[in-house]
Amino acid sequence: MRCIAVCQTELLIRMLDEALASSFEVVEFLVESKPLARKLHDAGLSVFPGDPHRTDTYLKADVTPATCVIVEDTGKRGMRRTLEAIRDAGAALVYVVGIGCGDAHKHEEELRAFFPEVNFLPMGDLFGQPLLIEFSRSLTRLKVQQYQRFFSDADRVVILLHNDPDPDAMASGLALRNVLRRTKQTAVIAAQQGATRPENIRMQNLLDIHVEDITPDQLPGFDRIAMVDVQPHYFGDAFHRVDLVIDHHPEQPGYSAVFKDIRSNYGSTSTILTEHLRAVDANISERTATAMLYAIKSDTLFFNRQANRVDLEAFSYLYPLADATMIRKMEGAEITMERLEYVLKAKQNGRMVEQVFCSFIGASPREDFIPYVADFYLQLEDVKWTIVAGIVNDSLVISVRNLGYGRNAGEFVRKYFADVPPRAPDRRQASRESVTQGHACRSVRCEGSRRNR
Ligand SMILES: [Mn+2]
Repeated sequence: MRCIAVCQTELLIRMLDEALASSFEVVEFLVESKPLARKLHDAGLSVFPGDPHRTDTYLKADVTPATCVIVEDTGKRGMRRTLEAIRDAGAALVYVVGIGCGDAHKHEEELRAFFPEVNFLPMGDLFGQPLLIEFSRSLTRLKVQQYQRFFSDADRVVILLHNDPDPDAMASGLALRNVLRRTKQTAVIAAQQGATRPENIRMQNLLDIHVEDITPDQLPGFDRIAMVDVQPHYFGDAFHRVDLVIDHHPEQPGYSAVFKDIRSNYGSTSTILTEHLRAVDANISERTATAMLYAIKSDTLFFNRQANRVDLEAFSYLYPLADATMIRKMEGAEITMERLEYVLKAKQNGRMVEQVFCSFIGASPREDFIPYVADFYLQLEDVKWTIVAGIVNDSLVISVRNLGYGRNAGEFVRKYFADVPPRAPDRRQASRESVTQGHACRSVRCEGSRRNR
């Protein structure tokens, strides 16, 4: 394909020549100033001088509807005549690159009114994104190098996860260990309460991830304490100061951390850690990449909830490094005989009124049966809301899910259960606000642990 660029600025000409040479068979520049044309010609560029306002300039240059024509918008009045001449010569693929002279926006609007078929590309948009990505990568690199140094002289490091660690917590543990260039002997991944959900246990087994059980009195035995996918407030009053916190949940007050990286607009902690690993050019093993990919997929419910460009970017970076078959195996763990039992119980005891499915499943040995059942019935045709309750130990647990983009289920729970007093800190459980398939939902323990994870 041929490209003709109508430009008067040397810098832009040289930049376009660099950028387009590999994608177009021919890149030629129409330059008004003869001295500039000569200079660029001597530098080896394909340049011809001509009057950009005349149709025959383009006819001579053999412009066809299939020629890509790029026009530099210098903000001057002549632009309209230039674009008319190009249109009259039969060009159909016309791009105007605005270099932001004067009132660029107003100028662009005026041109758009006359030439609706022309594409406008402001320079700031073209260059801004890659520049910002570079800058933020450098900032991340700085931060990572700082905490790497701070952890480097420690004998024993603990990476603490929340209770009943989910894929994101475990993957983040592996990833941080990788960033810190440590082994499982020198950086222990630990939780006060191990995984109980079948899919989490399956992930642990398939990827051979060791999450050590730890009690609060063992913590002083470590030289450095890091937390991933969780912040110290979660553990009640146990921590006032930690060394490193990396999390994607909203930032909580009441603790101090030597280093922290909290990005609540990210879909997963693994996304943040992918950026950390990339920033320092770390090698990512297949196992770690698989865990992280699975984590991003499950925390964002495969990009249905709170996922953004960075999550997609991390996903596509990890994908070629990971074992996709392994991920399919881990996902298969979701349906178990035990869970089906509670699905059946819910059907026997449940009622469907209009688009709401409501059920009480009675005593349940584990909390995850309740949100699982709620998610299950949300898949039914015509069901828009599910409210499922059950009793776990001595707590009533209610899980509310709804389809739709608002956080309606969360609001429903806040409205009807916000007055339930919080539980004593020592009984605080892993609490979770989760959103299925882009839909808000929230499970509440009625006597009150705040469900805010
Ligand atoms: Mn997470």
